[in-house]
Amino acid sequence: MTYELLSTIDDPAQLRTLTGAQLKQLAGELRAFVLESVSKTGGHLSSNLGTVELTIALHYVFNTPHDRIVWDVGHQSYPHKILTGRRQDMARLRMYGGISGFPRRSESVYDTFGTAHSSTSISAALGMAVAAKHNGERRHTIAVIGDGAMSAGMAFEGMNNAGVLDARLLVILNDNDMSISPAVGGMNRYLARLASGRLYVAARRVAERMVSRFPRLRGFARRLEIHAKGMILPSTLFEQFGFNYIGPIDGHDLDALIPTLTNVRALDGPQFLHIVTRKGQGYKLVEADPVLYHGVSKFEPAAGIGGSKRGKVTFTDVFGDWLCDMAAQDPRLIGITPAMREGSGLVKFAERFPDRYFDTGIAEQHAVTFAAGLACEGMKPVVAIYSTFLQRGYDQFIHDVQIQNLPVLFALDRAGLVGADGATHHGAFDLSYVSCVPNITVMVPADENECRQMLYTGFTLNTPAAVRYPRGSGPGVAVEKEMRALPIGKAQLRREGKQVAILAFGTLLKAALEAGEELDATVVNMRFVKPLDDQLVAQIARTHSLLVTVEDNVVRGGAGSAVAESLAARDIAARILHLGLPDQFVDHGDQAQLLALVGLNREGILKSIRARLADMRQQASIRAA
Ligand SMILES: Cc1ncc(C[n+]2csc(CCOP(=O)(O)OP(=O)(O)O)c2C)c(N)n1
Repeated sequence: MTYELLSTIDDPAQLRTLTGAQLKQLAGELRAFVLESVSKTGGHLSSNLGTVELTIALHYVFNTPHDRIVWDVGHQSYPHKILTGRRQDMARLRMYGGISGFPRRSESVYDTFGTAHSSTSISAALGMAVAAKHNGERRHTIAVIGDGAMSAGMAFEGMNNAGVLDARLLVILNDNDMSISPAVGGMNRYLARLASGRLYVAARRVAERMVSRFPRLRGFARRLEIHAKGMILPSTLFEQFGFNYIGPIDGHDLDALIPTLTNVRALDGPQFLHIVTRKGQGYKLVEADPVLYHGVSKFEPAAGIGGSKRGKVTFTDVFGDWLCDMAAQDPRLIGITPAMREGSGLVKFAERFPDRYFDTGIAEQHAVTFAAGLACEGMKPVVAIYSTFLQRGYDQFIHDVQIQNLPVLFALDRAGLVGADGATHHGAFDLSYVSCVPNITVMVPADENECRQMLYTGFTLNTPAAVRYPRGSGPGVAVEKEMRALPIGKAQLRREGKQVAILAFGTLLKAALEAGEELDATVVNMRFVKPLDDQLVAQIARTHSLLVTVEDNVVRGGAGSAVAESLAARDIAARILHLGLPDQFVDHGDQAQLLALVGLNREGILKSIRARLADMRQQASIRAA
C-alpha cells in the first residue's frame, strides 16, 4: 500500500492543514499502516486500530504538543507515535534500541507522560492542568482512558479530585466495552447503559409522543430533545463528580469527533467526553477476536494469526493446569485475576470453575484485599498476578494479607525480564519487596515441574506464600501429575565442585549449571528465598572460597542480599559475588538479548566469576608480596 497522505505527515501541524475528506483518507492510511507495521514487529494491535480517528481528531483540534495528551496505559498510542514523527521508527518498535511500545517522555515531546501500567492518566493530566493554571499558561490537558482502565480505583481518585479543582482538564473515555478480555463489573454495566443511549432515547420518545398528540408543541419538543441530555444526563456518575458529561458519540466518526472536540475546547472546567469505539475497527479478523489480537507476535495480515499452534509449555500453562487440578481436589480454592485472564493462564479455570473464578477488573489493590477477605472465611484464594502489577497492591499485600498471616497464595507471573514491554513491565523487584515482609514463604522454581510442586507446597501451607516464575517457557522438564509438597526452606545441591559455589535462584539455574560445569563449581538450586536454607548457605560458605548468587531480581535487597544477611547474622565471613539485575531500569528488547546484556546468561555468569577470581588472585599476590 502506498501511504500517499500519511507519508507527508511528520508533525501534527501538517495534518491541521488537511481538509475533512483528506482527514478521512488519512484515517484509512493510518489504519493500514498500523496493521502492516504491527504485523511485522508484533505489539498491541486491537486497541490501536480502535484509536485511529480519535488520534487524528485530537491532533487536529488541539494544539499539540503545547496542549497535552496523556494516553492511559499507552498501548493504544501507536497512531499517535506515527503522526508525531515516528512513522519510520515503527519498524523497530519494542526492539532493543528501538522505540518503546508505550509513551515515553524521553522519546518525544508529544509523549507527555510515561505510562504502561493503567489508570494513571487522569491523575497525571490533572497535575499538568493544575501546573498550567499555576504558571498562568493557557493550555488544554487531555487524558484518554479506556473503559477497562476506568475500572481501577486510581482513575476515580483522580476524578474525585479533578471534579472540585476547576482545572482545564478533558477526560476522554474510550469505551469499547473491552479490557484485554471482556470488561467486567458494575461500572462496565453502567457504561453499557450510557452507551446504548437509553436515557437519551427515552427522552426523545417523550418528545415524539408530545409532538404526535399536540402538533403545536413541535418547537417545544425539539427543544426538549435538544436539551434531553442536559435534562437527564446530569445524573450521570461523571456529572456527580463535578464534570460536564458529553456523549456518548461515535469515536470512529470524524464528522462527529472534530466538531464535538472543537466545542469542548471552548469550555472551561473539567469536561468528560464519552466516545464509543470498537477494538480492531476496520480489520475483520481483529474485530471478530479482539482478545486474540490484543498483543500479537509477527503474523501475515491476509491469513491472520494461525490456529492453535502449540509452542513449548510455558510457566503460565503450568500454573493454569495446576490451578484446575488443585481446584478439582479442593473446593475451597478460589482463583482471582485482576483483568489478566489470558495472560495469567486462567482461561481453562474460568470455563471449568466459573463459580470460583473472579476477574476483579484492573484492580490489583482490591484483588489482594478481596483474597484476604475470602481467606478470613476459610476459602483458599490464589491471586494470579504479574510481578509488576503486584506493585500496585503492595500495601494490601502487607496490611491485609501478611499482618493477618492469611493463607493467600500469590502466583507471580512475568517475574524477571519480560522482554518487549520493557522497564514498566519487568518483574525486577518482587524478591526484594515480597521477601522483606514477615510471614510469607517465597519460592522460585527452576523448572516447570518444580513450579507445579511449589504451587502445591504454597497452597497447602496455612500461611501466605508466593511462587514467582518468568514469562515464557523453562528448561523443558516434564511436569509430573502427582503433587508433592517440598520441604520448606530446603535448597537442593545440584553439583559438587571446588572453590566456587553458585547459588542459583529460579530459572537461571540452567545457565548457572552450564557455567558451573565449565568452572567445576558447586551449584545449588536454592528454591526458597524465604525461608532461606541458612544451614546449607553456611556450610557452603565455609567450604568454598567464593559464593556467587544468581537471580533475575535487582541485586539490591534481592535473594543474594538475603544470603549475605544470613552469613552476616552467623558471623561467617565469605567472599560473595552478587549477580542479578543492575540498579537501573532495563530497557525493552528480546528477552534472551536482555538477559545477555545484564550478564545473566551462561557467558555472562562465567565472565563475571572469572573476573572476580582474577581479582582475588591479584589481591592474594599483593598480600603475599
Ligand atoms: C495496573 C495494570 N494492570 C494491568 C494491566 C494490563 N493491561 C494492559 S491493557 C489492559 C486492558 C485495558 O483496557 P482498556 O483500558 O479498556 O483499553 P483498550 O485496550 O480496551 O483500548 C490491561 C488489563 C496494566 N497495563 N496495568
